[in-house]
Amino acid sequence: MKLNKGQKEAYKERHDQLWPELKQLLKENGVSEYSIFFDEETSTLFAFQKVSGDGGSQDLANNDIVKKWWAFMADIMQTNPDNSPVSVPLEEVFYMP
Ligand code: RM4
Repeated sequence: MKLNKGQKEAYKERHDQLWPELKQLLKENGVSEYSIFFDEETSTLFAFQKVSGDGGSQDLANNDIVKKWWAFMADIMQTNPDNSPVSVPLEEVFYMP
């Protein structure tokens, strides 16, 4: 994902106060160990999460809580017309259990 320039602190603050209902929804949908890292130089956000179900956090676009959260975050990050974050799924090329 991509953050707008100068918005790291705002992004961090909002996530430090992640809505309990969103946290519950993510966990109910099998998402855990969810981390998001930030690359200052490119303003890129790299998200990692474990998923036990069919999909992850970005597959919950039809949920009202997610739609509300994405609209809430849209002012500080690059988004698609539906407010979903512009994101690129990455291929795992190495894993050591
Ligand atoms: C991110 C993005 C993701 C969401 C997390 C909690 O900024 O909105 O879609 O799962 O926050």
